[in-house]
Amino acid sequence: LSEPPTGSKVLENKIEQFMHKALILARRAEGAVLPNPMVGALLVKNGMLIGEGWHACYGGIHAEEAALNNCKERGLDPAGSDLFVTLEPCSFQSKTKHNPPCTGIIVKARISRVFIARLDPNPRVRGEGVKVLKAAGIEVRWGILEKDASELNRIYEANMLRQRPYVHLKAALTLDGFLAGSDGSSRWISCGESRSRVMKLRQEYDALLVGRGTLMADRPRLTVRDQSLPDQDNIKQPLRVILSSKGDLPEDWPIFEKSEADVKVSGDVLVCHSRNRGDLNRIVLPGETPVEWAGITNGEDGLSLPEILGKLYSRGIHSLLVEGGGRVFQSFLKTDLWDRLTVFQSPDFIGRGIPFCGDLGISSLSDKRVLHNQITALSGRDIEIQGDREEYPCLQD
Ligand code: AOF
Ligand code: ZN
Repeated sequence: LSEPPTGSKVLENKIEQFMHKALILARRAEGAVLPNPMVGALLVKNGMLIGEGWHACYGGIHAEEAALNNCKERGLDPAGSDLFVTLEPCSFQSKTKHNPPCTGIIVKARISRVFIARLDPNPRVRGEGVKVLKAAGIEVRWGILEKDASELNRIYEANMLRQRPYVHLKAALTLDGFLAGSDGSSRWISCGESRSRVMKLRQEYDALLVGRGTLMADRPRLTVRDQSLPDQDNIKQPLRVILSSKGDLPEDWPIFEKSEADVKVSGDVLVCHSRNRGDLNRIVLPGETPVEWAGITNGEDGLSLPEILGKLYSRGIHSLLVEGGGRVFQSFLKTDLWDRLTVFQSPDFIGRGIPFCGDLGISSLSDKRVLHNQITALSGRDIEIQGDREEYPCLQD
């Protein structure tokens, strides 16, 4: 990579190619590192790859160190090489580890240039890593394939920047934008294929959330049931979060049935209710798991979402899939407390019913909300539309 000189098209393409490879390495740790980020790193000298590494498990060594170890294992000298890393190298001394911060390791290895995809949203680093490297005379460039790197760690980014779980809203709508008929019936708006897509989606999240209305109308079990998975009993079940101001649950909610199958495949249940409801009756799930109750302050539009998200986050919930209904979607959308939206739109229409999200305080089309990074795909006879609240989070606020 020492030739041709900086600025030439060939070099620029190569930089992106190496960064792309580093991003692929990072993804090898999918599902294994949260709440830490996925990170990949490559060392390149004279255009040749001399080391590669990634952050492989939670608490394990960082990607930069792994790449340097790999280089040394090959009997090669990293001095004078270029480092491609998908996240800004850390500049703080970890409380849990004895090794120095990655910036120190990079300087010591006499690396010449550092190419970074994304600055670290962790407030302990954010720009500090770049500063330390520059102060040591290392050439640093960042922002290469930045959007891809942000997408890779979207959960980590929401956690670090907003101190809350990553929030994904998921809705099944009729062609005319209704969540349910006016009698509350919503089974089934989306087709079988879309429903199995939802099962896959549920597996990616630490918790699922629905409002009381949806629970009463549909009695969803809120579990992951995926017949295509070999080991049904060992699927990690998400926490089931119910928003119910009064704190009532349907007595005939199928999860209360004491069947062996349900005991095996159920996550815990947390009911968020209005704080002034006092202590609520203890309900026990099959397997003697108690339902947990959380008293929440009433906000303008019902239970305070920042408080709920704060509670979930402090309980170790890093990502949340919100499955309705209309009032719940309205609250998340109005308060901007969401990151991604997925809609499964069926080709059927009903003319009147329960709308997707009700009033958002928008009267003119010029104030419409738009989805960024939009992806549209066919899902059986439905259309799946996915998009984000923002292109990717801004790190300077
Ligand atoms: C990683 N892997 O490859 C890099 C990280 O818990 P610690 O001590 O490992 O620190 C985690 C922080 O280190 C993380 O939030 C991020 O700021 C920084 N960089 N972390 O887990 C890596 N490069
Ligand atoms: Zn590090």
